[in-house]
Amino acid sequence: MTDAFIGLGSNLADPTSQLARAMTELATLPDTTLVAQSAFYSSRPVGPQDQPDFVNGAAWLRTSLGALELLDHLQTIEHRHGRERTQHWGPRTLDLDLLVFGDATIDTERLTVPHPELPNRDFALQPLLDLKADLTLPDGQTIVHLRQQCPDNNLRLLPPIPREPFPPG
Ligand code: A4P
Ligand code: MG
Repeated sequence: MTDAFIGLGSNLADPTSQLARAMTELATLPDTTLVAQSAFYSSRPVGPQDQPDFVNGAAWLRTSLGALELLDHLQTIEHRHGRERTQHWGPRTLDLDLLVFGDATIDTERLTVPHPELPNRDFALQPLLDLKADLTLPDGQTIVHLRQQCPDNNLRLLPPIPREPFPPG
């Protein structure tokens, strides 16, 4: 079994409920359990500034899926949320990034793990800290240290939201 950490982000079509639904969908992936979900945060967009603020969070999964199988599932969930790939770092209904996959270091065309932008993103690092304060990357860097070094994206904690039933509605 592998401990995998997923970053969730949305800035379109009711972002908070996009993330809440996605958490429920992650919890029902095959051969996978949702160990914990972080609080949600709002954050200023990284990349193009002419887009709404994001809502971000993270999920801790324990899975026997391989990294690419998990990525396939993440992309299926993104599609289900009406995700369209238009502008790089542009607005999106749901973005699911594989931030950390156990102690794996992966650098292929489809998948780079740990996520290369992680050290620059407080909206990914802070939810990881919420989930596992002693998390370290395969190269030995601690998430605590990365969070201290990270640029500020005006991260604001959002009020807790209840888990939604699955299927929604
Ligand atoms: N891919 C490679 N590695 C990974 C990984 N570790 N996890 C590939 C997920 N996907 C990975 O992703 C393009 C391709 O990356 C995928 O097909 C997959 O094979 P994408 O999400 O479709 O494309 P993108 O958004 O144009 O690029 P990218 O680099 O994935 O963007 P990010 O890093 O996802 O960033 N600002 C705030 N405040 N909050 C945010 O959540 N998110 C982004 C998007 C920009 N600004 C943001 C936020
Ligand atoms: Mg992405």
